[in-house]
Amino acid sequence: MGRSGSGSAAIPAEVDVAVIGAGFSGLYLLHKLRELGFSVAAFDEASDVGGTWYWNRYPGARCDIPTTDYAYSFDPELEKDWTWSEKYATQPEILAYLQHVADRYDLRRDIWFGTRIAAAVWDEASRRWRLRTSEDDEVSCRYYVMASGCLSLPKKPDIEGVGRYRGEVYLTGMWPHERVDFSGKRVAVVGTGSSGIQCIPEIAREAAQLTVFQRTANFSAPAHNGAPSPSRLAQLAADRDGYREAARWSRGGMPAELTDVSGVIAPDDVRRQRFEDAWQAGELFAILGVFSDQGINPVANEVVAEMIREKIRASVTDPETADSLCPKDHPFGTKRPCLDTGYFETFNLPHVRLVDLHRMPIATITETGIDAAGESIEFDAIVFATGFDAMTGPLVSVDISGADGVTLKDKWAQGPTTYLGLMTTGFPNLFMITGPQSPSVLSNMAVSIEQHVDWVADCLLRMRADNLDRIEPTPLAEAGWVRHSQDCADITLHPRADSWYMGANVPGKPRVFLPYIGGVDAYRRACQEVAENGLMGLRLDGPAGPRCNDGVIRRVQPDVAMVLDLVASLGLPAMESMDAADARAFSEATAATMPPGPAVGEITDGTLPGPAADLAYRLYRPASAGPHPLIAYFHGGGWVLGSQHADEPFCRDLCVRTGAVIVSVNYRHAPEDRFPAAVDDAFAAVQWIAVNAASLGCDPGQLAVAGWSAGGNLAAVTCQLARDAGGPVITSQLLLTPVTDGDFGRPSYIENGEGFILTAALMRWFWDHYADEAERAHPKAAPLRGTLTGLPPAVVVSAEFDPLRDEGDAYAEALAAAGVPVRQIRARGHTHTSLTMVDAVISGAPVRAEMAEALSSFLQAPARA
Ligand code: N01
Repeated sequence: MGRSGSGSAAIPAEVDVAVIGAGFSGLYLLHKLRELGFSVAAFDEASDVGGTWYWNRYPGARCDIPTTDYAYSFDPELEKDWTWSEKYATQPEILAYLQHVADRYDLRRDIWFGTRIAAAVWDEASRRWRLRTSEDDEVSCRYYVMASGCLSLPKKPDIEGVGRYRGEVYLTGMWPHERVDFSGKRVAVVGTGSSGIQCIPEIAREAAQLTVFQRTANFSAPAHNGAPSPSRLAQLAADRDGYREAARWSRGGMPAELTDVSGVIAPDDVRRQRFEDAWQAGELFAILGVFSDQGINPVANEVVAEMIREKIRASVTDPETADSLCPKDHPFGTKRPCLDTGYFETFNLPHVRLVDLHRMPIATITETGIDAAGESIEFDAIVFATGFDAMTGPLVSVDISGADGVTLKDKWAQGPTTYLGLMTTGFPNLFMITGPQSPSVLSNMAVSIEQHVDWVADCLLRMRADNLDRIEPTPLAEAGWVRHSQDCADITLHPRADSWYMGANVPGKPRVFLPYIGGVDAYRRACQEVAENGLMGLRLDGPAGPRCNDGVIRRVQPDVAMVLDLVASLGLPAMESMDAADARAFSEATAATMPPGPAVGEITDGTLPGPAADLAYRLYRPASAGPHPLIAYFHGGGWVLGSQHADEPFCRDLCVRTGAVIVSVNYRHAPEDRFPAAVDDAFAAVQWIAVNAASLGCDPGQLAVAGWSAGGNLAAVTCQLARDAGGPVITSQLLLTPVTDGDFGRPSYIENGEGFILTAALMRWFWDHYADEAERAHPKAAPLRGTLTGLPPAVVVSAEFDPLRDEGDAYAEALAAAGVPVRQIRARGHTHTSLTMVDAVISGAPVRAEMAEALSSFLQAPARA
């Protein structure tokens, strides 16, 4: 049976809170909850405190977040009586710090060491968890907190023959307590992640021969370790509280300035300078933040990746070894990058050899060494630095059985589902510290741990005050958070890599991005809002009776939310407060800040005859050989703003995705030319385009009309006019968030009337400029009120947070009811403007892909009579 740190006490039968783990999380939890008057017992398999820093004692083990930041901040007095000796402290120093914390707050008396909690069962009748240790002791608790760490379950080396080897075997994640002496020995290290990269230079110092087996080359930057950063120390001395608060509200958990320099657009000298500065800084967040877009744009990412490869080639003398050490199979940052001290240079030593497993795969481990590609290499010791079953592994390794008898392992068989990474449905009163779908491993863990512990403590305090004793996330809230977390990952390059973030390092583990990548700041805001909104999404119960404010905390796509936040922060005047000329200038200036869109084969300008005057057009031609399908396109802008080139990024994107020639036509604008001038121009343009299709290099049998917003209105009306006039034959129509009616009473006008860029007020302003009240019900202004039979097949896209959502949906439904083939696409989490923000709002790309695919399938279908 395990004993408490004080030495004698047996495991208590009953406590308010049981905490699993005595690392950074468990220690702070124990301290905090005890201070709040809860009875707490903590359990750890280890014989002392430290968590990850207890187990990972391999040579060279250090933190790679500066120690000024990788420390508790909850007690200024604690900060005063601890001084770090290095920028990146060694494992013994960090362990000594955690031991100091345990002593300072007298924590050991409530920690049972050498005690593994093997199973946990929820008992609904008593509303308590029953935990069982591996030695069959039981403890009953109201709340059960897994503070068991994200990287605490070492992965078993999955290599043929591993059990046969007779020499010394070491696992970096379970390193012996006594010193290991490699002097004069032939040593193998398998694995080149952070652990391998830290221990390889140290082992090379002692060993007679060192052979490194590398499966995936890893990006690493020099740590430039030394004294703690004078500038960080100065900032802390000047304003400790301000510094810590800035860390809490930062992207990664360390105060840092975010850049808006794009790796795609910035000139070479700026890119080089930013990279060199980050390289010199020797900090992970610096090298991960050289460019604003390196995490989402492959081109920007490759700029950084190649600069790192240049550094590797410059450090390693043998060109073949250098080439093997250059990572080429994953974007930089999508596997966790490392900070090192002399890692690449180690391969210049005569007794160090790199075995690139892509060129020389391991056949088997033998009794005496490793056989790789026909060569038998003998070793005295093998070090496995092969990583962990990360994030979910430590949680599901305990046999946790929830309210309906399902185990956590079974519930998560297809990947973890959590609410805020803190709780999971079906497992009441179970909390996780830095669980899956929380920032955790992507952040400074010290900051994320404190935030989780504080949140849990506040929650328990509140429940105690409100006479409640049961808490569980609702399925709706959990599904919403899982989706949001996934949305955040999907706009990044991360899903492209076979990383432990994706569960890809453990055979059979579901491929799901595990942590939350929206940022520490965004995450903290979400947790705060949940708390402020009556613990939204959490079902509470107890003597005071049940209560629940159900809901989803984040529904807008993460990159759309960033745009909205940015726009809100600029405090811009409302467009409807301007006159038309100022509004046009403003909208053109905004468009000029947007990425240009993908390259197309050719862009040409021209004019075509209109009813009143010539109309300018811009033509986008694919790079492929023609004849191409042809799309007549009408820009958005409420009939007031815009031009033939206003929607250029969207037109280029449409051109590339559909392989069609896009002819974007300007039309007369209001208020100078009111209804029906724009419609008359649009119809005349489509007639001209149809007649001239062949001379434009297009297939006259594949003509579509398309438009966004007011342009969607013109496209829809044009189809009705063409049908009524008996031509031209239009094979399909694409209506992107179109105006289809002048009715402001639909729910989407009320739900989304403010805060999503196109406001209800602005839409009224557009209508007022365009058409008189009496004209607005005319089918040429409100196509929803026209006859819809016999119209071309339609792709209708509506956006969830658009005032025009419901009229777009109504048009799609009315078309379908009239027998028109319709592909209705509802863009979840999008706004009226976000789908056209090509390369700025990444989450719009899959919607545009679906839209283009649907349009192409209609275009290719035989034309309807
Ligand atoms: O583990 P890893 P780690 N045959 O999974 C290879 C944190 N940490 O312990 O990439 C051959 O990163 C595997 O190859 P591949 C940090 O978050 C922090 O190094 O799967 N090779 C990879 O090279 C880190 O990310 C610090 O192709 C095999 C390596 O083993 C996380 O912990 C220090 C193999 C495993 O790398 C995990 O790091 C240390 C096989 N069968 C760790 N199986 C700090 O500095 C695996 N590999 C704070």
